[in-house]
Amino acid sequence: MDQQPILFRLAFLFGLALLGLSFSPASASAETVIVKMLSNHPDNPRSRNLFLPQVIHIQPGDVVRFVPTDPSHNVESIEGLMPEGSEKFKSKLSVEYEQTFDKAGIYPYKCTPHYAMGMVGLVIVGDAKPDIELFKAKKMPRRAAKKFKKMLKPFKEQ
Ligand SMILES: [Cu+2]
Repeated sequence: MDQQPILFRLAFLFGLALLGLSFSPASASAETVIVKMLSNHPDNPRSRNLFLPQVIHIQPGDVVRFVPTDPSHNVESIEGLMPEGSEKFKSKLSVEYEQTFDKAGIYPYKCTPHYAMGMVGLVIVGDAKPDIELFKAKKMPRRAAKKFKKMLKPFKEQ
């Protein structure tokens, strides 16, 4: 006789459990952002050897997954431009690579074989602002410097 209320109660508890799951920290935790490593820009035939998107904004703890859409590319942090105390990183050619960024800051990186061709990118973690003078002072291939100058332009005008 009493069975139905019990079933309802069970269903209610089950519902609560499901609700609890959907609000668990796992679903609110780090995001993964994808950056493609490309030999040719999908829309611009004049643009070769590039990361897409070139600039990404993420939050501390987020992960960037570098995907070798085209082969023969990698990612490597650029010495002298990394935030103080951050660890350098370097991936293997043509292999997917994930990097977690735990601390707010500006993280410029390059493709080792195509640095001279200006294959560089920028990860902005949190609300860090780039030190433009630091980029200007850094010795790097002319085409890489030109790319960074373009990427940093929005910050100059702020
Ligand atoms: Cu490359």
